[in-house]
Amino acid sequence: MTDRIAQPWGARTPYAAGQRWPDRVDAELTDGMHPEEVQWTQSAAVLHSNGDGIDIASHDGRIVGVRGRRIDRVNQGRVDPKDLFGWQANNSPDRLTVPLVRDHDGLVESDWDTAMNRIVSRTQALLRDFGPSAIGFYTSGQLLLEEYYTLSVIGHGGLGTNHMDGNTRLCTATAEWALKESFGCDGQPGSYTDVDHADVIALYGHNVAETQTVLWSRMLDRLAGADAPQILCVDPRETEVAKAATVHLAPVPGTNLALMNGLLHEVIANDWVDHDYIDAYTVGFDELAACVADYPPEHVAQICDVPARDLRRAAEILGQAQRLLSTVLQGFYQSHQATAAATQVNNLNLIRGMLGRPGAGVLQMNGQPTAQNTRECGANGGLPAFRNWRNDEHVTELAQLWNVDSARIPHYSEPTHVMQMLRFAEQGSLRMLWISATNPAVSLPELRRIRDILGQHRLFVVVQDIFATETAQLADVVLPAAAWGEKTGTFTNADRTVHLSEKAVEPPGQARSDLEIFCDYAERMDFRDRDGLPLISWKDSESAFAAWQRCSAGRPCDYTGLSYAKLRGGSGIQWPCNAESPDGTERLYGDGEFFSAPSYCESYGKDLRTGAAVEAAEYGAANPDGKAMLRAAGYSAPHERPTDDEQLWLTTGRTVYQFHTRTKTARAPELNAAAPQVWVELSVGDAERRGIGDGDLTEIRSARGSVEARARVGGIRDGVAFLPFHYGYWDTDDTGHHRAANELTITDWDPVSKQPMFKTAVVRICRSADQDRSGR
Ligand SMILES: Nc1nc2c(c(=O)[nH]1)N[C@H]1C(S)=C(S)[C@@H](COP(=O)(O)OP(=O)(O)OC[C@H]3O[C@@H](n4cnc5c(=O)[nH]c(N)nc54)[C@H](O)[C@@H]3O)O[C@H]1N2
Ligand SMILES: Nc1nc2c(c(=O)[nH]1)N[C@H]1C(S)=C(S)[C@@H](COP(=O)(O)OP(=O)(O)OC[C@H]3O[C@@H](n4cnc5c(=O)[nH]c(N)nc54)[C@H](O)[C@@H]3O)O[C@H]1N2
Ligand SMILES: [Mo]
Repeated sequence: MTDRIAQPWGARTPYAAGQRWPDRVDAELTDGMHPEEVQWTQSAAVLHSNGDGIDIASHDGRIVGVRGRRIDRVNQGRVDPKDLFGWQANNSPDRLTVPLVRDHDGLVESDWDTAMNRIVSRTQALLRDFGPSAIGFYTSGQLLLEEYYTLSVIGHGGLGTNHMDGNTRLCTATAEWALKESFGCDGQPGSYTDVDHADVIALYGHNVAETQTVLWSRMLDRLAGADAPQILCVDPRETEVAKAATVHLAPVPGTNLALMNGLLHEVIANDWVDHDYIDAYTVGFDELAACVADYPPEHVAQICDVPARDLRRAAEILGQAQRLLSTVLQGFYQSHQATAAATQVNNLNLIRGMLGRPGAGVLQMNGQPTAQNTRECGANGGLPAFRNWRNDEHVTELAQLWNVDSARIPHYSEPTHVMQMLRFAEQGSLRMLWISATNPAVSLPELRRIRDILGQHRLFVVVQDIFATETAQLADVVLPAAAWGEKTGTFTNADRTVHLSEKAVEPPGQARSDLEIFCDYAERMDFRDRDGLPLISWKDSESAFAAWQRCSAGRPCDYTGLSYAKLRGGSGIQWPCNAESPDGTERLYGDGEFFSAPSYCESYGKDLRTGAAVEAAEYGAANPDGKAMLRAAGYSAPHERPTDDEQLWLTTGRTVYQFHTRTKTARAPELNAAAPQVWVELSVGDAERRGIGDGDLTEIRSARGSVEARARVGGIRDGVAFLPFHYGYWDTDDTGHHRAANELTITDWDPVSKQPMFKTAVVRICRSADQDRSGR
């Protein structure tokens, strides 16, 4: 058996262009267990967005392992190392098992009635004294579709608060917005099977090797087979992707838009464009061409600090591709001018006519396993089923579906993004924040500020989690949730594949599924429709799914052709799935039909530079026939940038062995041991100039705070330092030194998607005086 910590991608199974990716079934079982003596339950992976089909092994009411599903369209049996070992967290003895409430002595054990009644009486008091805008919800990209939809109906249709967002704001808000800008609607155009056909794969700010290991295995297997594709990598670090690339561009952080404009400039200047496609299916080409005309390679080379000849070479590869697959992730989404840069990737595929056929596609990636569902259900920044909050007919549809007055559904502005909610909490207009399945005390920028806001006496904080996280410590009520494997529901990955994940074991103690918790709240609040019937008419996941299907009918994310029965046994079906496409839809837009007609689109878009909303009339005039839109924007420099030689760009991100704030992976011994402590990556030159050797303890300071981390020298371009953001302040040592990357990051966000900027900040780094600190 392969050691999957040493070899995260496992053994190669090469294949050639157009062939089927060979199967390989990975599995992990507790020592001494045999596959025949355990029970297997169908599920899918929850430690990334890839949507790998997995079966859960259980024995005596405990999870004892996992194995890949050979028949799954996404992974064909492969399992990511985090999924191989991460399930052990479910069995951890320190799971939350009873509700906690705050009294004079801090958080104390309680019971469900006490905890829920506290939440309900606070809600009612706030509604009476301030109205619904005193209440906000901050949810996740890791719950189930049924749970988000229930929460969304409670927020939009029950309470009538517009303050509803998810940690998807930190994750894929830019993916969503780049899709809305280009196609008028969320929804991934491409499919993972595009990897099987592409002759060029371009990865923009996407370290797929560490963050979607199964997808990278697919790419590695293409690279090991006949007709291997060329790879373009855009990343300031020398990642595994960069090492495998034909061309690696390592721009200075925050300059992605200039780089993209430079690539578009070359593609257009060399006339590597598909004029027929542009004429038939797009609007805006002349504006795009005019904008990028200002970005010749020499100019861009200066802004991004990459060689002009590499830019030309990259543009040639993109320009001559026959089947171009582009993927985008956090190096763009969390960086400066995020939506503007990500949208240019769509533009590149569009002007080359590379969309909707095998190998020609765009993957504006997701990160979290169920981020797509947060977006679909209207639990972050939108209305359910990609309805346009500015289109009164869409609001009326929802009001009819829920049988409520349309005035009850807030649509006076875009739903509030989390950074704005925090500001409202800071200013005092938001008085209750219900946080589910996210750990903002580690994952939001500028943690000192976050702690101050969440720790305020006047803010009532509810935390619904499976562990007593850093955030839970700041809560007034903590609700113990059931985890993956302990509840049933569906979720959708980055390429629109819907999976069913079934309950394998009971949750520990009194823990309840998030669905049960939300339904319980709705019942205690007694939310009713116009006829006096309960607003939430469902009690279990399958009836919640049926309610969602009705909501999705006729919309782009149409689930009406799906059912638990259809998902059971098989493995993964891509939406839209309805009477016309009963087996699902592999690629969107192959027929040149977009979801962008003015009456149907999810959004009229925003100005890419300022975020100013495009008016309905303006949108209708520019795109009356519902085509794809080529939207352009000029580069401007990030406002915080190094001003002297001592300062460095700080960028942050992930390692293959850890997931986010490590509530799960730190509790899996193999994963924890593989990356137990924070580190900082520095270039050889930057380390030498500071007298820092490999393994030295360093202090990293920004205007917001400081962190201590051991140096890893090499593997990154000059002028840039990289910190993984996984390590919370739990085991901040007794010297009081922090280690969470977000102590350093900046309170700033993209004007269009409102996604926080985790990838650009300025720091100073020096060798720590005391090198012998324990644990570091
Ligand atoms: N192992 C593991 N896998 C995961 C996760 C995890 O925590 N651990 N999380 C999941 C989630 S929720 C997400 S969102 C995804 C994220 O997946 P990725 O986006 O692939 O991961 P990151 O490490 O955040 O960032 C990717 C790369 O962006 C580069 N980068 C930084 N700044 C810039 C810039 O300005 N320009 C460019 N071009 N590149 C830049 C970084 O060097 C980094 O290699 O991973 C998912 N998969
Ligand atoms: N500096 C920096 N910061 C970043 C990023 C970065 O690249 N750099 N990336 C950002 C991105 S892309 C993301 S996605 C966020 C992630 O940030 P978070 O969402 O804060 O990270 P997690 O640790 O995944 O938190 C999920 C929480 O949900 C709990 N949980 C798991 N399953 C369940 C369940 O079924 N029910 C309930 N109720 N709880 C559950 C877990 O125990 C955990 O506490 O971080 C963001 N922050
Ligand atoms: Mo994410």
